[in-house]
Amino acid sequence: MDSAVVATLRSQRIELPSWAFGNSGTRFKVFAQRGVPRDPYEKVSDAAQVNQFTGIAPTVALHIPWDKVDDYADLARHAAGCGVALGTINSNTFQDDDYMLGSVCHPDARVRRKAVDHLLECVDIMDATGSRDLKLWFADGTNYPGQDDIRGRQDRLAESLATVYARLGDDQRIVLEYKLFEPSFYTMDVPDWGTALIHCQALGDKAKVVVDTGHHAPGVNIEFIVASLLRLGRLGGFDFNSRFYADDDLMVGAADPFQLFRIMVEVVGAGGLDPSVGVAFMLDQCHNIEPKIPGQIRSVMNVQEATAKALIVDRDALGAAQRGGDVLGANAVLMDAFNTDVRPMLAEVREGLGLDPDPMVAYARSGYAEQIVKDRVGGQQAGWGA
Ligand code: RM4
Ligand code: MN
Repeated sequence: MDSAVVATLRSQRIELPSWAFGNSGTRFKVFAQRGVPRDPYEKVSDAAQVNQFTGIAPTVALHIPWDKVDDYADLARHAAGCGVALGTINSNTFQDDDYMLGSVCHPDARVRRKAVDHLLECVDIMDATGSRDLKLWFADGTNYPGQDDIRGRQDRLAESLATVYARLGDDQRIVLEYKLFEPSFYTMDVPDWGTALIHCQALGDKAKVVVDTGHHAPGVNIEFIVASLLRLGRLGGFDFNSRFYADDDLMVGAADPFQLFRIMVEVVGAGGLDPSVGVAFMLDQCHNIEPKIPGQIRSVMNVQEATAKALIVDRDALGAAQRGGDVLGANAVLMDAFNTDVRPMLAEVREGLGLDPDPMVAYARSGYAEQIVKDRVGGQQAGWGA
C-alpha cells in the first residue's frame, strides 16, 4: 500500500449531523424508530458510536434550535467524554410563523432583525462550543412572479449577512449553502453557487460556499462547481447526501458513487483534503426507513471509499495523457481507479487504527442498538423540528 495514501486516509475527517440520529420522514409520514435519542446529549452519544467504529468521524454538527441546551459547554464536555467534539452550528430560520415570506430577506425589517438575532445567537453558541463554522441555509424566496422584488431581496440578504459576518471571531467562518428550489418554487434567494459566491466575496475571506450535493438540478456537473470553488479558495465544505430526484437526503454514495468519486477526484487534485485548505466534509442526511447509526456508518464508509479511489488515481499517467491529447488514455486512468476495489485497503487502514476492519458488522455485534432500545424508554423522541 502506498504510505502517503494510507496516511491521508487515516487522517481524513467527516462530520456527522445530529439530526441524522433523530426520527425523520417525508411530509407523508415519519416512521418512529425505537431507541432514537430524546435530546442532544443522546444524539451526540450515537454520533460517537459512528466515530468509534469508523475512526474518522470525530465531530458532530448541531442544528439550532433543534439542539438547544441550557449549557453548551456542558454538551461539549459530554461530547469530549464520548471521544468526539461539537462541530458546525447550523442555523434555522425556516420554522417560525414569522418566516412565511422569508427570514433575512423578508420585506419587514422586524422579521429580518429577528432572523439576524438568531444567527448572532448561533455565533454565541459557537463561542461556547468552540465551533469554527456557522452554516447558513435560507429557505427564503418567492412563489410567484411579482411577489417581491428580486434585487431588493438580494440587498436585504447582503445587509443581513454583513451584520453576522461582523460578529465572527478571527477563527470563525460563515459557510453559505445554496439550494435550487424548495420550499420556495419561483425564486430562492440563494439558488446557486454563483449567488452564494457573490455574497461570500462581498463579505470577505471568512465566508465560504457550501456544496450540498442534493441541491442541484438533475444533470448539473457538481465536480465542476467544486473545482471552480477550490480554485478560488472559496469551498467551505460539503453537505454530502444523495438524490434521485430532489433534495432526497439519502445516504451519500448510494445513488451515484461515480459522481461522488468525480467530486473527490477534484478535491484530491486541488489538495483539498489538507485541513489547512478548510474544506469541511459534512454529511447532511436523514434516515427515514433505515436504522440511523448504521446509516451513518455506511455513509462515512462510502465517502471513505470514494476518497480512496480518488487518491489512487495515477496522477502522473493522467497528466501525461492529458498533455498528450490522449482522450481515451486519460479517461482510462480515471476509470481504472474507480473500478479498483479499495475495500481491502480500507480494512487494513482500519486495522492500523486499531479498529475492526468491518465497521457495520462490528457495530451490529456491539449490542449498542439493543441497549438504547432498552434504555430510552419514555420521554419525547427527537425528530424534525425538535
Ligand atoms: C436544508 C439544508 C440544510 C439543512 C436543512 C435541514 O435543505 O440542506 O443544510 O440544515 O435542510
Ligand atoms: Mn444541507
